[in-house]
Amino acid sequence: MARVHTERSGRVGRRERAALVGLIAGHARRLEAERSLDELAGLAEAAGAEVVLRVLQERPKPDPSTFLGSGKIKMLALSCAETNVDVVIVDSELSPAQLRQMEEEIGRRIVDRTQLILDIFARRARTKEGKLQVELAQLKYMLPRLVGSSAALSRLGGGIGTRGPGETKLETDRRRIRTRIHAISEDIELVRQRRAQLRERRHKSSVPTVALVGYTNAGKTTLFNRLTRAGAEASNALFVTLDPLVRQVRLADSRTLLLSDTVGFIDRLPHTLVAAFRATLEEIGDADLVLHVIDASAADRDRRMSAVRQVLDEVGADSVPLLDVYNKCDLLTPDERRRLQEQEPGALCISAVAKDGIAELTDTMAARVALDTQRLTLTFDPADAADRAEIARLYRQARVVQQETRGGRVSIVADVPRRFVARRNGV
Ligand SMILES: Nc1nc2c(ncn2[C@@H]2O[C@H](COP(=O)(O)OP(=O)(O)OP(=O)(O)O)[C@@H](O)[C@H]2O)c(=O)[nH]1
Ligand SMILES: [Mg+2]
Repeated sequence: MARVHTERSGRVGRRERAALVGLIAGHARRLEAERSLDELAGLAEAAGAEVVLRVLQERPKPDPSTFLGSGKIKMLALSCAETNVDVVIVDSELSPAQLRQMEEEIGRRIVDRTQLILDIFARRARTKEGKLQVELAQLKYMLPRLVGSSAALSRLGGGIGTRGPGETKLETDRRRIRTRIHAISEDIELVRQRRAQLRERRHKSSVPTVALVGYTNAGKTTLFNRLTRAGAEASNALFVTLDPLVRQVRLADSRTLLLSDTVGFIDRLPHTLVAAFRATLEEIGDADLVLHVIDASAADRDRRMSAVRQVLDEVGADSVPLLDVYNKCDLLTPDERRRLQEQEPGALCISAVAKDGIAELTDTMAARVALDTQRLTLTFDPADAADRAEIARLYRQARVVQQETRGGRVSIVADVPRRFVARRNGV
């Protein structure tokens, strides 16, 4: 148990040896189960483990007490002993009873999919906000699993203390966790309000915002860096980005928009995480346009796309206009590229790494956020500083069609975003 904590702080060099366990629900589903286990392997690696064993069992439903069937679980226990496995990672969320029973039968630490994802988030969180959100998710996951388990708490970091069995102790633990959950929720609420104020201010300045979303590892941060010339961390690992970033993008006609990069999604993203990351994810629902970054080269592209759409629904961002962007097109064969374009005639095929299709993407974004415009003729007094500032803003945020100076006044015809108009009218 202690190893998890020391590893997290980097004191132990050896990587944990992990066995992955999943179910195949019917023959036709074998490929699906294999892919799901591949993804689990990526997650395990992101959590610092080395995968040494993979076990899939064909079963319509998990066993209510041991997840795998009794024969299979005995075999697994043997293989774990043979291959020196430290931790068994199960590709589902386990019930408290399943967790305990499996631990007993196999004699190794058991971690389920949700816990694994929570662990990665805990490793990646850098900012205070990110850390609070992850801690909240972890505590909410732990609370119902405390029942009668003396070992449960020691799975969790965060200085909650050492364990001792017994109901009284358990009750104290529960109370302490509830108090902590309450305190964190209040802190997060403050963060949420601050974010909402910032968004409101951005709204008022009428700069359109575009949010990058997508499956983890789709290339969101790489694209974000490409479009904003920022230097955010991008890497071939899962859930590299947790904390949202917002930067300015300058369009070809010198207007600007704001682009945000945020946490990636995954199939069966734990609900506790979605709930805890609400403050972060609200940015998406408030955007003028959502760019759905898709790894075009992923074999299970469609499954990932629907997982993303599901999370978008869950965070209330389903009403924001969406633009599908197929990234990593450099990895497609000409045939695959043609097929994609036949399937999705309007699809944008880009490569953030090979800098392919970026100009077209920026034009499309510009056009999409500019759709909501109104043609206006505005006159200004160039001697007035406020008017001069307004002219500059118009050039940044609207598309100027014509400018004339007549009788000491400047008259400008421009396609102006509706938000800009609302602000001028003092709305
Ligand atoms: N071949 C190729 N690789 C790419 C492309 N875009 C990104 N990648 C690679 O994909 C990996 C993931 O990129 P990131 O930008 O970190 O992905 P992300 O979506 O931000 O991932 P998370 O923040 O972890 O959710 C990195 O190794 C990138 O170099 C691309 O257009 N082509
Ligand atoms: Mg990222």
